[in-house]
Amino acid sequence: MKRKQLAVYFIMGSENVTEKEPLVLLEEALQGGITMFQFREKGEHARKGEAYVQFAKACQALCQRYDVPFIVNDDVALALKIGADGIHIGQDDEAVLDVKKRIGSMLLGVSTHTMDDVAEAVANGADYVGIGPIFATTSKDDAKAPAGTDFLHRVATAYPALPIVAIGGITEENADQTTRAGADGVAVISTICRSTNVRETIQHLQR
Ligand code: FQP
Ligand code: MG
Repeated sequence: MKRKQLAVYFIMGSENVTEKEPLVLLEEALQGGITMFQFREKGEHARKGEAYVQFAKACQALCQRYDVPFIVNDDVALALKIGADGIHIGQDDEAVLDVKKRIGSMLLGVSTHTMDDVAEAVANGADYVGIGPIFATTSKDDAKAPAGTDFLHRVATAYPALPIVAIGGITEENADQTTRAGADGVAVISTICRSTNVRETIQHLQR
């Protein structure tokens, strides 16, 4: 993958979008210049069954229209079923090597919290790693304590060729701290979902 594709990585599920239709917001974000999209449909009120699959396919079709990679969070079976561009998994999900074996050439992203996590992800074929939470976040109930940019900087230094995206509490104001620490880009949920000017928000995140 190209590191530039991580510049503004938008993550969304229907629970994150309250003011408008999720597909309307996704199209605004695509028009505004997001470089990657992650379908993260989880939580109590998440769509289930056929509605879940149809929603995923609708998001995928929009991403294809804008030529932006469509990544599925957690659900390897869904990613395979609909032919996603990639899958993102964390340390509590299926093992990295098992997922790698199942997905073949599909993109593989892994959330990492320690140097051992990073080493394992790289050894087992991760295309990029997600590092966070950098700052405090409200988008994930089971998020760990904010770690700041130190670990991110250590990973970027130890693995200069590894694409890295920063996640957790990233805003238009603090995004540049993460890129200065070595991230190739930022992943956000709320900053785009709650924006009143999606295009401008994405431009600010991109800088
Ligand atoms: N980084 C990224 C990315 N995407 C994510 N979904 C996570 C981290 C978090 O499994 P995980 O992954 O710890 O929690 P959840 O499945 O609830 O999201 F790098 F893509 F920005
Ligand atoms: Mg996960």
